[in-house]
This record gives sequence, C-alpha cells and structure tokens, in this order.
Amino acid sequence: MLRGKVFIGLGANLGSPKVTFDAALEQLKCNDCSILRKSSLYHTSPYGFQDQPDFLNAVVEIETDLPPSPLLNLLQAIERTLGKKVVCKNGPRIIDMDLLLHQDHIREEGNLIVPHPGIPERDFVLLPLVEIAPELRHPVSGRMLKDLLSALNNGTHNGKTETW
Ligand code: PH2
Ligand code: MG
Ligand code: MG
Repeated sequence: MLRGKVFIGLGANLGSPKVTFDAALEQLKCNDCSILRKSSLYHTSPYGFQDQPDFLNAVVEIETDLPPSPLLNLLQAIERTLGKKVVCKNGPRIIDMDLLLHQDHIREEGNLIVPHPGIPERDFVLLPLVEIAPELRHPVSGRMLKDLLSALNNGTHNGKTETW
C-alpha cells in the first residue's frame, strides 16, 4: 500500500472541539497513522441544519498502511471513544471524522464511500483540503480541488481561521 495521500476531515460543534481534535489525532498516532499535514482550524457556519452552534473544521493528511475499509472502522471506533452521539442527520456533534480521500481509490461498499461524496459541495471541507493539498485532483471527476472550491458560492466562503 502506498503511504500518504489519505485525508481525514474533522468537524465538531459540541464540547471543546479543539481539545477533541487533539485527542482524535493522538488516537490515530496510537494506531500506526502518522500525521503528515494539518490544516488551520476553520470556524464555519452550520451546513444542512442551521439551528445549531457554529462548527470547527479541519483536514489532516495521514500516512497509514490501512486500506479504506479498516481505516473507516478505526475512525468510527475513535469517534465512539470520544463520545460521539448523532442526534439527527447533519445535527450537532462532539466529533465527526470523515474519510475524504484515500490515494486515488474509488470505492462504494456498504457505508464506505471514497472519495467522500460531500467534498464538491462543502466549503468547510474544500477550504482546509485545498490549504494543505492545493495540487490535488478529485479522483472521480479529475477536476482540481481548488477549481471545485472556486466554483462553490461564486468563490466566496465563510470560515474564520486560526492556527492549530
Ligand atoms: N457537519 C455536519 C453538518 N453540518 N456544518 C459545518 N459547517 N461543518 C461540519 O462539519 C458539519 C456541518 C454533519 O457531519
Ligand atoms: Mg461529516
Ligand atoms: Mg461522518
């Protein structure tokens, strides 16, 4: 398995998101995933269901030998240990860890879909992703991620950043 070029999206709007993100990364490191690049932290307004607190979002690039399906299982196990409870679709949460991209793999098996289907329509994913990997193309459409980002909302995005 090629190493690197695996991108995880982080999101949270309950509890202490930055503390939870750090705990999530520690758990990744304990499972033989090294962290290669971390985006800034983005304060974003909620997408999908408006009546909830703003989110903190980030993207990390990791290096791992895990194929997509075992990696998704690991992300979900980490979410559980951090106390994730989903009250409703697109609703508030302590942590969300999404497998965005896994090399150039294109997979749809059960609850695993890579590339993550939300990438092209979510600036809270594309902004941090393009920040750390401006050279990337979407494996399905072949379009540059930065072009997908500029195509969204006429190129205007909300998302106040802070360093990690
Ligand atoms: N996650 C959701 C629903 N809405 N909005 C923002 N800004 N950021 C998120 O991470 C997010 C969301 C469900 O996973
Ligand atoms: Mg999500
Ligand atoms: Mg998720």
